[in-house]
Amino acid sequence: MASKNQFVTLNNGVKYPILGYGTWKSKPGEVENGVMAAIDAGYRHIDCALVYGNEKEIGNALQQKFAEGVVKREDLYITSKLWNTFHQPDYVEAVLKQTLSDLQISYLDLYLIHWPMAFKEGTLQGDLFPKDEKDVTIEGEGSYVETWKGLEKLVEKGLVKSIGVSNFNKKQIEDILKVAKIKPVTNQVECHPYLNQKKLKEFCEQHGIVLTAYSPLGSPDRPWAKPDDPLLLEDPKIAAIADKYKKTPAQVLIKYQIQRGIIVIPKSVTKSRIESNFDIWDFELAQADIDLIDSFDCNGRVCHLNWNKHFKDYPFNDEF
Ligand code: NAP
Ligand code: SBI
Repeated sequence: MASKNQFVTLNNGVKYPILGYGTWKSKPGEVENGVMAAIDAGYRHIDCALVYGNEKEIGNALQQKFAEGVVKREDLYITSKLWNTFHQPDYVEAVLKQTLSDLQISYLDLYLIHWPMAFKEGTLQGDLFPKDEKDVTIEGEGSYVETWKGLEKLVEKGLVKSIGVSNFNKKQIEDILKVAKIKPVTNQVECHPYLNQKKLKEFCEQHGIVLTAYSPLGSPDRPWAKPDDPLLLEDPKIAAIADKYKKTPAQVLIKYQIQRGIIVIPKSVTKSRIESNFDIWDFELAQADIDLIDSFDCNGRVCHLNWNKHFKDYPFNDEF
């Protein structure tokens, strides 16, 4: 069924919907209705990951929408991510197959290395956050360059259409590009007005890699949020711009990314928000307002995973 959307052409020629639906923190029991409401509202791109613990329920929601005839598999663009305990190249295919089985589909449109750093190797039944006796996550021995070669094999086998990375810094992307037979199509990173990723965006664009903006609304439901943390969705400067366009702050934050050519994946399990977050096609932010929003940048990273700062491949110790 047709849907309003805008598409980004990836470096392999695939056209991907610029606005997708995020699913981190969407609990089993609520994610099913969320995904179905998203498809009904017109989303065709769904951002998943094994570590979110909800891929089975997302699979059930997809089956329902296929059975209703609302969409066919080929209308959808489904992304998932390889978790940090599965970086050994030999394990990649089995982990991908678990995701495919949970999602009840035969291929992924896009598969990402979730983080550059490896955790202690695990099994599908094992702990996704292996910790030592002091409750510190245990580092793995993997190299993301070798992991990348594992992802390339998935494309060759037709199990995934496109591959990319997530949370990679400039140097880590350069390392991949040195060995890549297949270039990453995207780098999915935290991106919003408090962390607009100007330098990483320019670097990625020079290499034909499009950014995907995660936590575009500031991830107010992140588990480690503190009561005094700034709330992007309640920033009076964003509210003033939203009032000017008679739109909501969330709509402005989403449109900001789209007008920068960045793929954006807001999460909501609330039907009215799922719908309003997709209702962004009827207005354009003036360049002066985009420049103003750019000026709010303040290194305001919220998804820092800084308890892994000591890992050799922790991405956020470098400049960008
Ligand atoms: P987000 O999309 O920035 O924010 C989600 C929060 O905003 C939820 O609490 C949601 O509430 C609320 N919200 C949504 N629309 C709203 C609206 N119109 N008005 C007011 N509140 C609204 O946060 P995120 O989940 O961190 O990021 C989005 C997606 O990016 C994730 O779900 C995931 O798919 C992906 N991601 C990837 C990584 C990575 O490492 N690759 C990291 C983080 C996120 P309700 O749900 O209660 O409506
Ligand atoms: C989880 F399932 C658990 C923790 C966690 O922290 C960092 C952010 C992240 C991630 O790695 N990808 C997300 O979408 N959220 C996450 C996910």
